[in-house]
Amino acid sequence: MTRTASIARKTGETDIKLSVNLDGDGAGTRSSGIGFLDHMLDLLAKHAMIDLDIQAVGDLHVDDHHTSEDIGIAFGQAVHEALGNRAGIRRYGHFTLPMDECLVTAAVDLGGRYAFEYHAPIAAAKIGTFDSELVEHFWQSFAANANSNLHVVLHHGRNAHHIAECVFKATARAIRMAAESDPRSDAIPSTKGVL
Ligand SMILES: [Mn+2]
Repeated sequence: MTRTASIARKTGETDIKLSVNLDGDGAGTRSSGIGFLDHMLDLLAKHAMIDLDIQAVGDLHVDDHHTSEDIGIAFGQAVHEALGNRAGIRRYGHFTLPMDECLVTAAVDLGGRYAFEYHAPIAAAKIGTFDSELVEHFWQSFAANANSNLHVVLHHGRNAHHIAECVFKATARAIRMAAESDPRSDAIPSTKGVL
């Protein structure tokens, strides 16, 4: 049984083709037109062990907002679809990840109910040409569209690039744990019997 999904999402602002394989190894190419975001998406694929292909064309003449948000939406939709009825997954995942001077904890529940708590402020408004606030916006868009509950906490850290990287890696590792199959159970991981 393969856990894959392909999303094609076209709006007046962006045109995105995205595919995932939850049981991959980080293969694929990420082409968003935004160098910094591609770097983050490469980390995401690698540390989540998700094959991830993204071809995005967006209104970058406006700014990076719509493209970043819509890739988050499409990635969330793809993960949601690839998880199917969510039987046999661990459901919960968490990771505390150090990255140089930064320490971030990410905790995720892929149980089908949306919540988002994000406490990882970046003091600098920009990371190169990338708006720092889009890191949070990407993950909120993911969480909402994956029907997941995601908490991200920055314990400490200063460098804006490091904080963003630490958030992406920690969240990727948490998603990996939550999406992986539980060797002890094929059941849907809820006392309700449905997710
Ligand atoms: Mn927005």
